[in-house]
Amino acid sequence: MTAVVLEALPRRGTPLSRLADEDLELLLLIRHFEQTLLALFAEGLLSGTTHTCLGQEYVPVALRPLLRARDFVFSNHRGHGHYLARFGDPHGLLAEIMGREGAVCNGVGGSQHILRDRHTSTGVQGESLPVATGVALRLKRSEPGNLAAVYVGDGTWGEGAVYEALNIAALWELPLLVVVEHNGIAQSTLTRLQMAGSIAGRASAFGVRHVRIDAVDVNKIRSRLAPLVAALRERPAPLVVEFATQRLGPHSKGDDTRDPELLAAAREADWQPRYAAAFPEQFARIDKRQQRRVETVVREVTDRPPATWEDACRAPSE
Ligand SMILES: Cc1ncc(C[n+]2csc(CCOP(=O)(O)OP(=O)(O)O)c2C)c(N)n1
Ligand SMILES: [Mg+2]
Repeated sequence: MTAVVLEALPRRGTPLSRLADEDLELLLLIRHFEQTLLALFAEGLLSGTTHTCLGQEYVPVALRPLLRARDFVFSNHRGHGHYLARFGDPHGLLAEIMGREGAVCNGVGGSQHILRDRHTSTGVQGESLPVATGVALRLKRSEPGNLAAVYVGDGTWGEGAVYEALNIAALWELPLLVVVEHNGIAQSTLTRLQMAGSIAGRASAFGVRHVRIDAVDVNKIRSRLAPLVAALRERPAPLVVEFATQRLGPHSKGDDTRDPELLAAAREADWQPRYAAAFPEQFARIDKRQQRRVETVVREVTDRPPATWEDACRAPSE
């Protein structure tokens, strides 16, 4: 059992490289933002639901400079890190989640349903892949060089729409980047209990290129993916990038049924304590700064009046 579970965890033990301050700032912004969300829920200050990407922050941070403003990004229910990596806007996102003035979608979308420029998210598993495939077709025809990127979890490979999308994207050679955050679990079901074969095998059935990343080092991940993403822009064809990652927190809030040994394994694979040990001065400096930043955001957003419904969710700019 342990071997299969560990199959979905990033490789440990490899030394981490030093990150640019800017990348560490973003990693720690996401971490503090989401830890704070869980605390606010526990205090009864938030309603609805939320899904944190604690432990997975490095995925959108690594992809950040590889994606362009004119690319379309389709995020999912676990999308705060995707949004913050793209826009660096904790005020707008927290206001959206709290339904306060300045909210990205006037508080109508909440944690899971964001629309801003060419970035959108949905809580409906698998929904975005066919939509992104259609968008990728449009991009190929009228905006060559731009791509559609979709974030999906491992559990979402249980949705039939994923395969219809892969089929067409491969057949029509579309600029579609599928980013799989394989954390080994879907809500409370371990992936090994519901997935036959592998994501690599499924991609290969459609002749789709697949790359697996089992590192947490943002620099290494970027240098591995940069040429692949550049090639995808130049010679469109779908690419599946599967990250072996781990979910540190509950599925949403307080609903974690995993065995303590699984949680311990996930914590051990976490980039954060490893990075803090490797670069203590830089980590402490930036960690404190982002912690304070999030405290300020919470104070400022909490003091705002409720969002109003007058302006509809901002439509994507052309
Ligand atoms: C069509 C659909 N079915 C069920 C759900 C309920 N649901 C939300 S997230 C989730 C698990 C998703 O697992 P995975 O794709 O592995 O992503 P993770 O939560 O691990 O990031 C489920 C079953 C949903 N949102 N949409
Ligand atoms: Mg999962």
